[in-house]
Amino acid sequence: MNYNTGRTVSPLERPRLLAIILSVLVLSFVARIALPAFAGQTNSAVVVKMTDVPAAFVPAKVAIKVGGEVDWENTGHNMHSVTANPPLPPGAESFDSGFMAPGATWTHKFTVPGTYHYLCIPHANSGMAGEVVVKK
Ligand SMILES: [Cu+2]
Repeated sequence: MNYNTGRTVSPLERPRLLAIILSVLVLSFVARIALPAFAGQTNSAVVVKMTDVPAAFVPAKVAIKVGGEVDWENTGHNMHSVTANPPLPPGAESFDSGFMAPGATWTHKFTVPGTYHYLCIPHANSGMAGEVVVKK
């Protein structure tokens, strides 16, 4: 007689179990990365890429919370800049990255709420401009 009543995982079920465990791990990983993006445009830190063709800030408009930072990354092969284009919100400090070489990153922290317009000096004539909305 067979008294083995304890449930064992059959060799056929094992890959399925592994697949379930793996998908749970993958999903929790994806959720952790994707959820801040779904939480809205107001993040404590956002990344803006600077591209050559077209000469642009991508995305051109971002929103952050006061005290948050924006990281600009020059992903192109040309020089770009992040230069405040006044008028600025009252009490806000001006900012200028200077010329950023390809691959360079520049960060600015925004401590005064309001709307900031900025441009890229080498490509201002091509309309390379952006906007940062800093919310309370
Ligand atoms: Cu530029």
